Amino acid sequence: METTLIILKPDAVQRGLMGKIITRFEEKGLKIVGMKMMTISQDLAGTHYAAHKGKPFYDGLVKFMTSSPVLVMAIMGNDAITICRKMMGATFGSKAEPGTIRGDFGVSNSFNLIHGSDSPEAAEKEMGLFFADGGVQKLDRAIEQWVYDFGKASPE
Ligand code: IDP
Ligand code: MG
Repeated sequence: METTLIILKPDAVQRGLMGKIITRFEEKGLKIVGMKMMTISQDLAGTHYAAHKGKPFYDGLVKFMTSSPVLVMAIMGNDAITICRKMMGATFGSKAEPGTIRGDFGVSNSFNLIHGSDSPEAAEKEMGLFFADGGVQKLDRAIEQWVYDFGKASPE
């Protein structure tokens, strides 16, 4: 089971889309094991987006991400990182396929509603950054037996 870091960006919070986006992950069967609202500091935004430093959109990205509160989630499931990235859609709202979060709710290329870790290494690093003070729950769901097939060596 993987745990991935999802951020509903300032535009998602301001536009009142938190509930709709959370519902997509819940209905998919993924397990939300951590959730909190926070305002991202300049330092945290810089660390989180360090790989983009120097790119033309970097300053605008940091300004955007620190401009208003965000909702941060830890989401768990088999292959959760890839599943969440697929559900998010392509980076640019203008290009993202209908049916994806970015494709259904946005048209902007920079205000694209959601962040999701893009690899196991990124997920581990980002979980450490955003849930450093704990807050990830051990959640046993009664419905788990109907979400995964537990008749195999590992849940399928
Ligand atoms: P991702 O969020 O789909 O992983 P990245 O390429 O890692 O996309 O870029 C991080 C974030 O930077 C994007 O989600 C978007 O908000 C912003 N961004 C990326 N490329 C551009 C661009 O060309 N113009 C404006 N903003 C961009
Ligand atoms: Mg990325």
